Amino acid sequence: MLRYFTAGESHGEALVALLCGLPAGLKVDQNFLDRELWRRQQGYGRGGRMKIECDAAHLISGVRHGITIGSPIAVLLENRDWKNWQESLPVQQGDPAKHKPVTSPRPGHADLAGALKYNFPEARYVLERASARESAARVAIGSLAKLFLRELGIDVLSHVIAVGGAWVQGEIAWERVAALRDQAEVMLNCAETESEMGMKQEVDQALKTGDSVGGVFEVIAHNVPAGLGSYAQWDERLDARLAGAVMSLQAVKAVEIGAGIPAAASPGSAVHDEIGYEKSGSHPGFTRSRNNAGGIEGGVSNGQEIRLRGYLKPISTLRRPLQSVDFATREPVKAAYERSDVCVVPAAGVAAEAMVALTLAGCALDKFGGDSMGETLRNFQGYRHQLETY
Ligand code: EPS
Repeated sequence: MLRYFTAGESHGEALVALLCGLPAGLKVDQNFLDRELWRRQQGYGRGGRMKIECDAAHLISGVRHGITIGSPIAVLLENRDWKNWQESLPVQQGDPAKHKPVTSPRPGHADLAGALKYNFPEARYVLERASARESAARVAIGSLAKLFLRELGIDVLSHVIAVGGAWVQGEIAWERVAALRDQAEVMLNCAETESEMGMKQEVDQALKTGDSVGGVFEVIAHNVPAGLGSYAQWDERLDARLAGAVMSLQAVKAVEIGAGIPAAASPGSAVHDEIGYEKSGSHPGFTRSRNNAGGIEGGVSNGQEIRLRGYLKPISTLRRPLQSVDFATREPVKAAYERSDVCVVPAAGVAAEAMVALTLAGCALDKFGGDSMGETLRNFQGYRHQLETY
């Protein structure tokens, strides 16, 4: 069973992630981990914080001589900004005059709900943990899940399909999304140049007006075999597990699988993906006319690409703040503002890749098991043979 946790405050000393259940013998490529962390930091519309941070995965345990050893993997990510916060957010009491209370809650952020829940008089502790900074820790362990999935031939990537009102039209093929992975500079991680320019304008408009802008990313899991997940029990359904994992990311307000949203308004004949069979050729087997199901039917992967979209609300910290209330006086004030991102859709896409990879790796380990990669791969190959000779 694959299990994981993260810890860390946005302006604390470090983020920590713990990943348990990866088989022994998986090669760990440090450069890959750090490149994934770099990808999450990119995107037009990121704020000043990303100029401070330079995320790198410091592996503390569970990896020796470049391979996993089957024991829990602990990863530490330094917060470079910590040096500016040691007096404001010390572990010990410190000097209360130097603490930085967040005196008015931001609409849309966890500030108010969190302060009410934990009985805090202001929102500093709430935003420290609710912050999307935490997603860096998920990307660190998600990249280990990706390395595991690669051994099974599975690849997971994302691209941006909307920022504000600027949308990509039609489906983008896997190859075009894969080409984005190696780009030296990331604008909005969109595969269509013209749409990306439209997206940039949306960000520019938000920058100009002191506003923020959301959007939609799509995660694609390529080459997933049929049979991950199950219809047998509600919490074994792959679509439910993926949707929950992606929805758990900061600012995601909706998750769509395949053509989920338009399907609700379409007749069944226009939605379901007709089944054929290729008797000869290089890839004999079942075929589909299209992929409106997004690669999942009945909570089980069906062998098609898994396509999932995350809908991101605009960042809730606004340079031109909305109306709020002072925690202490209950008088009307503008919501708190320190500094913030204006658009994080590409970064959220990378974090969602991590959540999809962790989920698929968990499902693959549920199905194939194995304490060593040799055992897992033997079981996986046996299953592949079963599919090929079905
Ligand atoms: C965030 C606020 C900003 C973002 C942060 C998420 O941080 P700060 O308050 O330090 O400027 O940059 O995201 C990250 C630090 C990150 O690594 O993605 C928030 O309030 O959610």
